[in-house]
Amino acid sequence: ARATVYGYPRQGQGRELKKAIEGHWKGRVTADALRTAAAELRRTNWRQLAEAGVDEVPTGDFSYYDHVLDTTVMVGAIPDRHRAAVAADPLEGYFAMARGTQEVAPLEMTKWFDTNYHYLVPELGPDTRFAADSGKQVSELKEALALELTARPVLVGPVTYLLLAKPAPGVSADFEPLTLLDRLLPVYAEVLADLRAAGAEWVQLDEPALVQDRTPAELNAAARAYRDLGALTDRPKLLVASYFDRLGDALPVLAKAPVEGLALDFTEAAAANLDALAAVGGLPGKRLVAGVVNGRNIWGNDLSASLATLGTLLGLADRVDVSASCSLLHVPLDAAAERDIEPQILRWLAFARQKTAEIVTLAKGLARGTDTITAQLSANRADLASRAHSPITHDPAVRARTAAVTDDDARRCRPYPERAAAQRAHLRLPALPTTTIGSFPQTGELRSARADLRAGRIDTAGYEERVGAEIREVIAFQEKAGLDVLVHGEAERNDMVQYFAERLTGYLATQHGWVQSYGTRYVRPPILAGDISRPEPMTVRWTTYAQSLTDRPVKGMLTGPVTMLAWSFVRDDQPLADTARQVALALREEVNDLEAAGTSVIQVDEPALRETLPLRAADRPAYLEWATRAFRLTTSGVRPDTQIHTHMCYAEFGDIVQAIDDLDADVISLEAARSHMQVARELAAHGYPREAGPGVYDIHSPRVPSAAEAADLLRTGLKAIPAERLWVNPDCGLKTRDWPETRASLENLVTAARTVRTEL
Ligand code: THG
Ligand code: ZN
Repeated sequence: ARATVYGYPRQGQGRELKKAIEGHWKGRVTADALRTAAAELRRTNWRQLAEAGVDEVPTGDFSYYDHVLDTTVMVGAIPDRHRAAVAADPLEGYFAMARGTQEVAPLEMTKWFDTNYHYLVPELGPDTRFAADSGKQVSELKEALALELTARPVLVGPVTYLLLAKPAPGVSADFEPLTLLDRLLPVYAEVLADLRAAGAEWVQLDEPALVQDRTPAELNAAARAYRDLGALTDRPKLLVASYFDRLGDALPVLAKAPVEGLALDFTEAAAANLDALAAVGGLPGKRLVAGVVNGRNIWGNDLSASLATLGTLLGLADRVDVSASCSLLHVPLDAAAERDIEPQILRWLAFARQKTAEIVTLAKGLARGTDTITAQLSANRADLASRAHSPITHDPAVRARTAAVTDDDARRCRPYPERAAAQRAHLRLPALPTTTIGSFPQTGELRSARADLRAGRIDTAGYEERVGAEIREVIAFQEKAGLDVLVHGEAERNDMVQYFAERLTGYLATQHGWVQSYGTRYVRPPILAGDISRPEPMTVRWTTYAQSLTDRPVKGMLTGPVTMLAWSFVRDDQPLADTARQVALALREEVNDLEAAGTSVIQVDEPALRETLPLRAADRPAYLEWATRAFRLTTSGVRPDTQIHTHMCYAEFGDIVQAIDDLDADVISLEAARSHMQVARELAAHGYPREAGPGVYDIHSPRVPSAAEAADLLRTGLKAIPAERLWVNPDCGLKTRDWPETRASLENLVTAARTVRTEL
């Protein structure tokens, strides 16, 4: 058995890649210096893998920005608007496609399946003509071969590439990119021939799109693709890789295809994939790469359990190799770099380097017998036992509280119409009330104040003075601008998840646990490690301080339980629903404390509710059930006259309108400016009964909307939502905006609301 991985974190231990690329964008790093830095990182990664004992390293998984964009370059599907720039200078043209320029828009970005990685969406149409460009793949393979490593190029497979694409601008929305398959396959054939000529024995084609619900036509396309690629004579051996879930109906298709190997996910999808493999009679004559080490979480593997799975698989394929379930791109690089996590807890964790060691151990145990890995097995048993019996993972007080939760706890004590009347009487807001989503610009001064505090250059009192001063300014501006429901602006918060994670027991923060979100942007997801409790109020102090400065209502601002889970690493030793319930109970205490401190409007943000929707439709109802319940558990402990708001960022609400309704929030704000209030129409079509604020100011652009424009959007909104239930707000938080455009835009927003009020 061989040890292998499909991909490795790209950034380097000190995020050297981010620094080199952003330095290049600012003109401080030449293209040559950037290329050298990138090649150095690739070599470091391969050496790290080889020294750990990985038998076959991946190549081509490296990217300056995104591997789907790299695939777009590889197949020559450059959008027309970028062709000249790419022809003039491939590297600058590449970054133009990724980021746009003054003149041309970038490719759209969206989530890579249900991960927090974002890829650039290919734009295709009936006129797309593909052309092979194997340069990047071939040169990275040669780099690895020059280090005398066994290397396997990894490509996005043709079916997944087409299924991830969308119709190019100007192309009819019902154009199906998959109809281009016959034109795309010869390009893949050419790349495969080039890779063989460069010395590849195997090539991996990633087809994660096949773990989603697929129509018979799509499955036929996959069958055709691998029949045709398999029939090529001048090609390396083909390993078709699936990950993120079970293969389902696609498994028999790939098992029958004339390819030499399949890679399957044996983490969460283990049972389903095992059954399906047995049902097709295994993979006689084929190589099976078994993804038994979870590539998306940060937990140490249960080596004995994995060995048992691998043992079963030995009877089902010609040859079984060991890997992570997916690319290690989705986990941080090295747990050993963490200095603030207790050594005992650190032993529970496995980032990319530790996962690699697990894979190597498992391959060795599988090939040479478990007696060759007894030391690793006994250390692993001890670590698993320490985690299972730790007071951190089992806090009896938290267990007792969650066990005592009743259905009534997750239900507001009065139906919406009664609450609405009580809130109207209590808040006395005008028609079309104006508000913002919560955050105001995070100025350089605020960020440097936080850095000063961390570095000990200022003390807590000095830091808090700066936060207080910012809050005074934010409140004064909102009063002057004439907003109706104010916010404190979140000056004290770095990240909307990190801030709460740092204040909840059972949550771990990392110092270096960076994971790529998109391009050069990274996040450091905190770790839901144990039972969650709230030692003391987290937001009451700054919220009440802001309220003390004004007579208008100041909205309390919290991150909801579903988003806390979605943007963290979650526990793998209990159902997500249980973790969500614990987080919800801790947040409920905060909501109740805010109310007790005099806060009449409390917003609980759930921007990730749509993001975490399971890949397969069959799994969605159960998810939406626990997710909406966790939100209601958070928000249902308040009086009828306390108004609960929520906020969501992304525009595709169609498939979760019912879930939005089930949240039973009194007011929801949504992104809508770019789609001209499309969400307002969707909510109305669903019969959404409560208040809503479809955004009238697109905060993703520095552009200041005029009052007339905002008023027009409001009038459009009024066609879908009656005036008694329509709010006026921007699309999203203002954290990433600068003050000048924020000021001007919000003043125009208030003017628009006042104008439209006179027309009612
Ligand atoms: N917070 C958390 N997770 C998230 C988001 C968030 N996941 C989804 C989405 N938002 C991702 N979007 C971004 C936007 C900006 C950045 C990263 C992800 C970003 N990162 C800084 C960088 O790489 O330079 C580092 C930020 C830091 O210092 O913490 O700009 O909002 N939890
Ligand atoms: Zn938002």
